[in-house]
Amino acid sequence: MKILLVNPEFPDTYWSFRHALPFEGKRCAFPPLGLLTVSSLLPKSWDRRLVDLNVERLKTSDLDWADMVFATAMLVQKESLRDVVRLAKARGKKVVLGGPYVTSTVEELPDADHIFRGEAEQTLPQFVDDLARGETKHIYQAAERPALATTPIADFGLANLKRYSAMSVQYSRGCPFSCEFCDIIEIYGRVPRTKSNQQMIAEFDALKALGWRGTVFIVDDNFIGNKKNVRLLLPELARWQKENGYPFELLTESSINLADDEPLLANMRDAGFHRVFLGIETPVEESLHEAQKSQNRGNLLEQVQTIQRYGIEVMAGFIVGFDNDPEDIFERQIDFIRRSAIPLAMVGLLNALPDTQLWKRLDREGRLFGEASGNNTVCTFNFKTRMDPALLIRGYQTIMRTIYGPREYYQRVLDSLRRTTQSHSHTKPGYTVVGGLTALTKILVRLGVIDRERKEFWRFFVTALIRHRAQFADSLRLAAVGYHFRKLSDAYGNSAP
Ligand code: B12
Ligand code: SF4
Repeated sequence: MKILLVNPEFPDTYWSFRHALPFEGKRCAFPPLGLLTVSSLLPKSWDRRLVDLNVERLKTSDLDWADMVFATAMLVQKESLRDVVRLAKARGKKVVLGGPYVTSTVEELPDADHIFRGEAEQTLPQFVDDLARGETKHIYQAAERPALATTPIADFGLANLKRYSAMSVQYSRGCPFSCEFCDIIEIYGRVPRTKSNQQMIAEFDALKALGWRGTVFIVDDNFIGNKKNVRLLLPELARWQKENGYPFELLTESSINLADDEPLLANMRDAGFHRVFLGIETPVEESLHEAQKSQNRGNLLEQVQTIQRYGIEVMAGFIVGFDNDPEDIFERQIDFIRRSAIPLAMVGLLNALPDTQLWKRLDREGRLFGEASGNNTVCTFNFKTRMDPALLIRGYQTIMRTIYGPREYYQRVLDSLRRTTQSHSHTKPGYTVVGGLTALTKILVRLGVIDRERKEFWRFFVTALIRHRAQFADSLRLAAVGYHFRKLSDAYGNSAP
């Protein structure tokens, strides 16, 4: 059996990092871990190829080679997914779909032969058996959420690692909290399931054996969802990193109550965590209450600072469009982002994802328009907002233009570098003199010569060089990412509501 695994294309969103990737000679930020895991769940004797449309084209020869086409998708990839299904069907191929979009959408799905809803650890082996008996079903619905002990090591070798700027591994699925807008808890559950320490070490070994050096994203919904297990894992990861010369810089997602556990933060620093993405959402108490985000009720600014003190850069998600947002929400978000020194602030407009508590409430209230695009940074809503939508969109655009204005952004980066000076005890993994010099030259040419904001860049460059020499590589990374955000803010931030 020949299986073609296809990851549809992402639109040009903040998360795509598309305008920053060329500086480091990469095509895409992360590989499609879901498909790499699916590949590992298939019989060893089957042939497989991966085509990630974010790094390469889908060739007719690939489709002709395959017996079946397996595709995944998030909501935001649905248009590209439809194209993939159409092309595969036109070549007479059987199409199998799975992933979060397929699992949670309320829209009609593309015309596929087999649909996998939920996690595939149990349903995929069942499908393989059914296929052998000639008795396959159209829909495979996971009866329960599988223990992650059954998740094999992802087939990392299937991806062309050189094309990606980071690798992904997963430690846990699910989150114990109950945020109203969140679909994680609907798709992956409220009881976080974790892998064993041995599984994690084996995945790290596998990536290292493939030659990977650099950033590894632990793609958990909430890395500290199961704190008891995380406390046991971290010393093992720290030991592995030390024994292997710190080949990986770790990045993950967490709830902000991470700041309440300083021993855990110290363990994360020792294990090589350099960045963490937090769901801060809003500094407005009433909106947090509405979103059922009880874990965010402490002093958010102090909590961010606590995490930064451990040498961990804080990235965070922010949302505008809650029913309780006051009129000055936009200034308050800007002020918070400025004072928290969070360079990468992902600000989005509230949208209701299918099956969430928010979706159900808005439906009850008769305010729902239909399924969202999945890209919360384009200026659309899928429900009737309390605030005038034109006002909301204008305010949102003001936030984006302000926080990614070069002076404001570079200042946040410098503030963040100052707060995260506690050094990690190793040099940057994956760094080569040639790679470093090439990236530096591209950045200097693009941001220091061609870009109209070059004066601000040089001011930043010189300050970073003088005051933050030890973190100079990070300064350049952040300058490149800031350019990506500014490009998108220019595009979205000026489009008409
Ligand atoms: C890592 C991650 C990212 C990464 C990279 C994603 C990538 N390259 O694949 C980045 C940071 C780029 C990202 C971005 C976004 N993401 Co994201 N992301 C995740 C995260 C945290 C982990 C994904 C992952 O690797 N999981 C591990 C694998 C093993 O799990 P899995 O994909 O579910 O696969 C299993 C099953 O679903 C199934 N399966 C999957 N595919 C297939 C295919 C077939 C054929 C079969 C049979 C089975 C199958 O088998 C697997 C094993 O059980 C998930 C949350 C989550 N827990 O999954 C959110 C998640 C997928 N992201 C989400 C969203 C909304 C986004 C953004 C739109 C956010 C934004 N507002 O901008 C952007 C859009 C992307 C873009 N570039 O523009 C949503 C999707 C919601 C939806 N219903 O579609 C999720 C669920 C989280 C959330 N609620 O916010 N994301
Ligand atoms: S903390 Fe994050 S993952 Fe957990 S329920 Fe809230 S939004 Fe979802």
